[in-house]
Amino acid sequence: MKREEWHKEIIYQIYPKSFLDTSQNGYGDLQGIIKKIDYLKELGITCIWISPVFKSPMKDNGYDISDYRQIDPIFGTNEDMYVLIQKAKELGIKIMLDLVVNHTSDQHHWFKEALKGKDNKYRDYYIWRDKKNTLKSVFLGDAWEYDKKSKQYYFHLFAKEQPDLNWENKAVRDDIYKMMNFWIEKGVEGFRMDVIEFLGKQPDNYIIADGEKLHEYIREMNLNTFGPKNCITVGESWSATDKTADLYTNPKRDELSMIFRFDHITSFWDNQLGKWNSSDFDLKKFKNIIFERQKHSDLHVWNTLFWGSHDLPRSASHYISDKYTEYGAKMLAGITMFMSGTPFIYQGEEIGMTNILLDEDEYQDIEAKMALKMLIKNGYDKKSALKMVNKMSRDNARTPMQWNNKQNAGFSVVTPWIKVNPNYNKINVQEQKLNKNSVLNFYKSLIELRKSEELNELILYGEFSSYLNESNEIFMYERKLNDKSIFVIANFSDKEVRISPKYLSGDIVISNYPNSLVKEQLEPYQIIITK
Ligand code: TEU
Repeated sequence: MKREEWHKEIIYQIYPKSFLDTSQNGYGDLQGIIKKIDYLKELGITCIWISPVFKSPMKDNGYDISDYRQIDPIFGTNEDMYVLIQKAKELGIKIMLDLVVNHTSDQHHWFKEALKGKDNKYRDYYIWRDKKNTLKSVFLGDAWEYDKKSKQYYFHLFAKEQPDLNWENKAVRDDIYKMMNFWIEKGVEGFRMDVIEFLGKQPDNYIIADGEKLHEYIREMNLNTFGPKNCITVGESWSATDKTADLYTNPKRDELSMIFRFDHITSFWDNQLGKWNSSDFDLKKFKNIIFERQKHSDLHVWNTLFWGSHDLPRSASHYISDKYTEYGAKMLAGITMFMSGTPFIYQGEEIGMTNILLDEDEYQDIEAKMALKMLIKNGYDKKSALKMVNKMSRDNARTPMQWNNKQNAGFSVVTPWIKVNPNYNKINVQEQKLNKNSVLNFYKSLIELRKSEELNELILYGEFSSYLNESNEIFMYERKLNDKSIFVIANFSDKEVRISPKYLSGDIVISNYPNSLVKEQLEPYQIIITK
């Protein structure tokens, strides 16, 4: 693997609506990010991915954009964004924007024009057919919406208020590239690319992901926008495999820096009900996927390392038994921080924020609301349906950031747009800053170690070997480079587990338990790093 400066980045994802509200409207905003940038610097991250902050009717929390060049007033102004970019730059932090170009909002100027009729200049910016086929939307229901006026259907993979752009139209592509260059000129240094796998879709042939022209479009985008500017790019691809990961990221192809892969998550989903009916976690299966990716990273694929996002339940709840949230959150962090690839920390993960129990009328997410209806239609009673949604809903990750134990967790002085997790009295930044054994301070130490001169090269490029692959409790690997090596030994279970002392003979670098070495036994969720 050719060594690149950007391999050193550690990226923090902000979900701006829930980060910090300074304008007192109940939504987080850009000034809130500016206010907390020193906190992020102290944590040690080097780049911030900001979920969409552009003008939007917020049907899908900003993933439905009505103007790509304007900041939505709930988040502030364009000026605020320029200040944020500047402030971040002064601290050596890059800003990565969320690029949502598979679809726009139905309130985008292009779509409003397109609705005017078949000969409108923008009609062909979207996908229209006289007849619909049986393709379904990710948010349930048909992927086609009828337009009475023109007697045609338009295509939407997500909500009907998120019409899909027609990437086959060169004018669409050119307009998108102009918009990207607008932000690059403002100082943006990276893009996270929403559902990038869908750009080459051929709906008539039922091909959605990985369509024939996908990689041609990405390369064209690269050459016309971020490529010459050395931006960092990460595409979201739920369908990616080893083979397609290589297509996206092989440097010779001039496409993307890296992609998010999800097979370690989707392989637990049900064929029919998807994530709502996931099977029980199986560590062996999970390790196998993660370890394979690590072993292949010496080809061309630079990995992404993440536990959570705004689309996933909180990792400290999803993977960890409730009794051990804190130890578990630290273990999860420790597991990824010594792997090869780019770590992504989702806001609140660094303090071990957890899932929330919401009632039916407290859900905000369009996906959760639709899932509740769908599950009831599929024969589940309300209580069971709610339980399934509680476990997996995206709102779990979207509750306000817990800054302190004051009103609304210090997120806002007015009622927030979404319920605050009642556990903010216990789990919050202020408390964890003061407690040297907190999850937050553990994250800081891990990041310091990762960046240290002694370990950085070893962690980024060292050879990867896994151990005890058959164990359903132990997660263990080694990294080796020249004469240096490091061992990561974790008990990924809520039981004490016996382990041969031969694995614990090295010097301890860090551990999440005090007096960490009990020679032949690991405590629940104990992680020990030795060298
Ligand atoms: O997510 C893509 C996507 O397919 C998700 O809807 C995913 O299936 C689901 O969240 C699994 O839990 C991206 C964004 O990350 C998401 O927030 C948007 O809603 C979606 O695209 C549409 O833009």
